[in-house]
Amino acid sequence: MAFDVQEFKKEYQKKFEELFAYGYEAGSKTEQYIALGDLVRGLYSEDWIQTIMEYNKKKEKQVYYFSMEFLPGRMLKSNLLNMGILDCVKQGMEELDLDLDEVARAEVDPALGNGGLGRLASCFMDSIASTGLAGNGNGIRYRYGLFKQKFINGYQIELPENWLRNKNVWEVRKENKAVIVRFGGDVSFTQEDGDGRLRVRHENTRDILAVPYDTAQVGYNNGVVNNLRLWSAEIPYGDEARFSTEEQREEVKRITEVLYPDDSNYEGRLLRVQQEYFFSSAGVQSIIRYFKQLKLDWSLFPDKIAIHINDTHPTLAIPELMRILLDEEGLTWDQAWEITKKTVSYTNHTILQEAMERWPETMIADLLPRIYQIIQEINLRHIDKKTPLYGEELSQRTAIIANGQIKMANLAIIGSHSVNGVARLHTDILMADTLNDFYVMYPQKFNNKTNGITQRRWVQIANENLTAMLDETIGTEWKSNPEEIKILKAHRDNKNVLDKLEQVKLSNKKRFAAYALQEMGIEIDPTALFDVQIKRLHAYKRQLLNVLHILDRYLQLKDNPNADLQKRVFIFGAKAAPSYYYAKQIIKLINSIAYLINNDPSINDKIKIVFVENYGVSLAELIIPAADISEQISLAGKEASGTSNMKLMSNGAITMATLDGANVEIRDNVGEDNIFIFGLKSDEVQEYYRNGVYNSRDIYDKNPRLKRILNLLIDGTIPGVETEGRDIFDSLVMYNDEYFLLKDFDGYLQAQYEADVAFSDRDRWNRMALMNIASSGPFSSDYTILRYADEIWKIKPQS
Ligand code: BZD
Repeated sequence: MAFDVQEFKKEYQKKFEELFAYGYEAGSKTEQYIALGDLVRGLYSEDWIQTIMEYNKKKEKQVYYFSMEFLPGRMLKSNLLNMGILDCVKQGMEELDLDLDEVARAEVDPALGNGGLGRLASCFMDSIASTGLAGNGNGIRYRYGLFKQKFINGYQIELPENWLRNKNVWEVRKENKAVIVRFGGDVSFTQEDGDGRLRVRHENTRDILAVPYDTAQVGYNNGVVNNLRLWSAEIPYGDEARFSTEEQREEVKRITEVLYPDDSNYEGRLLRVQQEYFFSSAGVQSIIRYFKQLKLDWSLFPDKIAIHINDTHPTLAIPELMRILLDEEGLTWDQAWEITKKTVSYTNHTILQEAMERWPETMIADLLPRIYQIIQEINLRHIDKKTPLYGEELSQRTAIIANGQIKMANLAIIGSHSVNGVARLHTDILMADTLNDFYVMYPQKFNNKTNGITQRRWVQIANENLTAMLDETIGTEWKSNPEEIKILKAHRDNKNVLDKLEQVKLSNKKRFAAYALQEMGIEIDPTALFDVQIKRLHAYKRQLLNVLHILDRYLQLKDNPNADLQKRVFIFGAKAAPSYYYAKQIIKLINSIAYLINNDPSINDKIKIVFVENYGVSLAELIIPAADISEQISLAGKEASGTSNMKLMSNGAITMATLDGANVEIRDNVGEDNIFIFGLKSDEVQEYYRNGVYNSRDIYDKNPRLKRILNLLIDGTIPGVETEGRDIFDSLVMYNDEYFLLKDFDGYLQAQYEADVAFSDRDRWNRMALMNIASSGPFSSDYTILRYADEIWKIKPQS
């Protein structure tokens, strides 16, 4: 984008005065930010319009990425970067005596997602635009994002997150694109004169207006500006009389009021299914409206439209598309079903049974009577068709409706043409185990798409020092072609480069140390090893295993204050679902241990623990560049992929990992010498589950080192965790340690010991870091997205 510094300064001053009617110098940071954001939106608006017009004119096939969650992070710098004006604006701001970073921090980070799944959706939106694909996002504009986490006395407290408290400069309300979503009502059939077809009458419905708010998704230096559409629930215009009581009005607003804070856990709540239908229906309706403008035969629908559903949350898009094609457009069942299957594709993100969505049949029947009929019909036809081929038993196991429940994964698989897992191992487990019944029926539907991340945000924006160092060492090609970062490998033995890398890391660690001091009052040594575990708190992710290792070091230092141990800072960031009691107990435990150890003078700063409050995208951008070790220690087979593993690797952290999710592919890429692997393999875990011979009590009894650590949980050493310590101890020792922490403990300690040794050899460590950075290219979400486009959506990048 052509733009010079002087011009920018003039425009910025003008914009500020226009908005606030005084000079920018007197403005607050928020006002300074709003003026800049507004200006930037104006700069891409022409490309935005142009992009949409092009797609329409060329009747280009478009993909619609349906996701209940998006976690975009702050958008100012990422838009500037992608527009190619980041440096220019930074300089201009400086000349105006403003600091771009400070101004950028005034943007509220929209937390419209829980974790990996939501962040993946946002990396994908960036990559779809940046690779020049015609793609749209479809989701919910929650009034309140994921709760704000506070620690009070070490306990997690959840506060509401009103992310819209200031003006959201990026969104555009599109009232003219609003649609009606209908709930409840009575369904009847009438025989129409003439053609003899049955017509569906759906009356007495509760109608909700879905109003879209659009946000531009700016591609990287390519002029493409795609659209992310988030829907908000409102009372239909002119229908105010029907919503006369406060209660009725509240009920409407409630639909898009708040994001469910549950991750990898399922709660069968009415409001949740309302949300799911609300945005799925609104999305499908606006697609239909677009398609009808093209004036093409319905059979061409799948040639123009791909609908991708991010996990099962948007699965109701399948019966909704069927409903519209049948009831409103008059297609036959077979025509509608062919179109629907060819249009929809589905990504699975978990094998955890407790996370699988199942809705009570009665709930769907009451809330969505017509949709319920269609699901019943899909199910009947499925069973009828498959029983002669696969027999009664297998067919029944794949039924959508069973025992009064509707299984959303089954509907998603049957109603789509593609089912993918998010890492090689995960997809293998789906095919061989979790979804094996379906794999037997539809082998051609199954495929793998290993997750990826956008290095634009996670390196270029989060780690400016590394970016500058890479540009200087290998040129800038890696920015538009991430694989090219591999040429950094040629510098693996270049002492000068290794030293520079160390300096980059050190400066990022200092930046984090300043944050820890200022925000938490914890002083940390930037030369210590920074050991990072940042992800949702969940038993299977095994933050507790990390804790056991910390306690082992603590005991070593208590026994011998001069023990030869690498100085370490353990950094945690994690939110627990508000209803997940055990996860919250673990948070309390970690905070209590942090308090104990951080304030124990005999430890002499050899261990520091920093548990950051309110972990999210913005904090990730601060922590990841400062990490030396990336903890990816889930029980093998449980973490579908992981994506923080990729972000940390791209920033030169060394992975400490089990062979789970994408860790396996990370090892294959960096090589065994540049990663620390330990623990049970996925098939070994499976075998234990099958044969039932695991006995954690036995390990406790026979391993004195581990026994001593576990006893710390119940002997009063850690103040303030009487209940938590006991419950956690019991889960590990008395209730047989569901996630095999005790089994993996020795291997973990050994790997951690090796990491200490490696870290003390600075050249060796820096070389490992370099090899990680140089091997991270294949994990760019640009490649992931190009594979989705080529193999699933059948769309091509625009030239
Ligand atoms: O999806 C995560 C997986 O646990 C990760 O292994 C994987 O890398 C990412 C991206 O594929 N799953 C989630 O983040 N799941 C949720 O956030 C979620 C949210 C609501 C309901 C159920 C799950």
